[in-house]
Amino acid sequence: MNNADLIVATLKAAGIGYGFGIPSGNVLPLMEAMRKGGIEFVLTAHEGSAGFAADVSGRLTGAPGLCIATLGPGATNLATGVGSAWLDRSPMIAITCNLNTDQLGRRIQMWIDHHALFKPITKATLRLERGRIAETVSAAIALAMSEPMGPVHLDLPEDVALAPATETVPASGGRVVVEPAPEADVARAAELIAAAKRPVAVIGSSAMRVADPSLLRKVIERHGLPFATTTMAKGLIDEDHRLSVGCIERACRQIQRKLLRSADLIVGLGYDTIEVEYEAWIDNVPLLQIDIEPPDVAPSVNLVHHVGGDLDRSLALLAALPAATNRWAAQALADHRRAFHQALRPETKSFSAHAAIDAVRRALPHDGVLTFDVGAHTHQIASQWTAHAPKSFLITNGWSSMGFGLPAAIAAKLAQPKLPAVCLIGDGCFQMTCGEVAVAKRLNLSLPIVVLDDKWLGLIKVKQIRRQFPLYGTELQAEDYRDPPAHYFGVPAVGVRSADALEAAVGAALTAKGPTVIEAMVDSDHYIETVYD
Ligand SMILES: Cc1ncc(C[n+]2csc(CCOP(=O)(O)OP(=O)(O)O)c2C)c(N)n1
Ligand SMILES: [Mg+2]
Repeated sequence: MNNADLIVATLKAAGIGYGFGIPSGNVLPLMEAMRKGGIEFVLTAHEGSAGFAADVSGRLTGAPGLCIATLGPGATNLATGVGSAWLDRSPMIAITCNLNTDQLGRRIQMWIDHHALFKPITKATLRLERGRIAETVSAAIALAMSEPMGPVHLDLPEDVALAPATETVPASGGRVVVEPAPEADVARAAELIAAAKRPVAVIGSSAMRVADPSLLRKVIERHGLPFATTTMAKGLIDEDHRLSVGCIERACRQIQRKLLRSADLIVGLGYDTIEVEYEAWIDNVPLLQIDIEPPDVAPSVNLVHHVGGDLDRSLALLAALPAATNRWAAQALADHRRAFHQALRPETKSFSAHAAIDAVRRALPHDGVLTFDVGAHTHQIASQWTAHAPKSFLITNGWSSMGFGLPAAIAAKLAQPKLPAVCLIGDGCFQMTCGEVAVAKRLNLSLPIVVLDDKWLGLIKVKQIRRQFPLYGTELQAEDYRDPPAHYFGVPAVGVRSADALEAAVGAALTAKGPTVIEAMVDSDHYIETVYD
């Protein structure tokens, strides 16, 4: 057994089943250890995608996601995906395979200081050294899996990988648990909820990592709390719930702000300000925050109380308290939902982006997984989509990087092969990551890849219009739309120009043997009305 074998055995013992990346000569010893040791190496088209796929694996599998790159440009490419796990708090192990130890720091092809590169976007960046492999890899796994979860970088010189192992495979475990919040703090929170006449809960992305998401619903139902969510937290409670008021700070956000500002208490449940800072929308409504750590708020925010500690435990205590009552009427909430959804779908003569999104929702089974990307479509999807289950709505909203959607879908299909999944992305995002289509084909994933082709970097176009800049540098395609070629990299491609055709194409693609690219030729002019209203 060499050190690469020891690393792989340690990662495998932690539950890691595959790793995403792109090799070079320096990576080969680790890849050979993966082949022998039973961790599948998944070749991606770009290391950034390897990072995004590992981020999503970390969210879905209960073990850290694994991504691998060579030195220098491999490492810098990988960094784009590692940053996602950093701001969005997904457990990840990112390994760079380096030159031999005696070459590090010299002026040699591709070499840069990986530790300086990864320091601002990881929980730790560690050297793998002879005789300290087991303890370093174990510490990295424990750190990645401890709250707040996140990425840990490991640098592996080639001579270290090939050297005989002098240690045994360590037992897994050792993660640091979050202490429960003081019971008096939870009791004070309960008093505030009981005293409020118009409380609204806002569930955020920390709540994605609770062990038992049903506790969120129990708290909401126990105290009759209307609830909104951030983009990433959608689906933690079925949005068909009578107390659901939808997503905040996305398309038609002014409608949501009006409701939130009519509250007399905002209850942040696992609300992480990385998605959107409180001061953007809360005005002077009192804030009660319940999370693993204190919120980062501007001085203007009226934070009346904060409960910091293990979130499952705080939620369990709140759910067991006597029921609170408030003055919200079921009809008012239903009316709000109806008005919000109506405003999101302005009438258009042509095939609109919102009609396309509804068509995909109709085609995807209730429990299906949606992965999407970053653009105006993100705003529209976040407000418009109805998410029914935890971890069924996958996006980056802390890092907010284009290029997330397609690798996220690949990771979701690998983690949960039986669950239907759709990837729904903008044309700009598709152009950034279309090589991953070939990866989905190699893995034989039944995956509809729906491209919302509006010929623009739509979000930036909307911002140019709003800020009265001329439209410049944001048009992706000036020519009239032409149907796609028969295939990209051997993956069938179809063009659709209506909601019905899109729904049918997604339905067929969900049962196809491999991926299908579906280009939906949409008119996104309504974004100027719905996005950034
Ligand atoms: C890596 C990266 N580069 C740039 C941006 C800024 N940005 C956000 S959305 C967007 C346009 C996305 O275009 P498209 O995929 O066509 O989606 P649309 O806005 O048209 O829905 C850009 C350039 C970003 N978020 N991430
Ligand atoms: Mg676009």
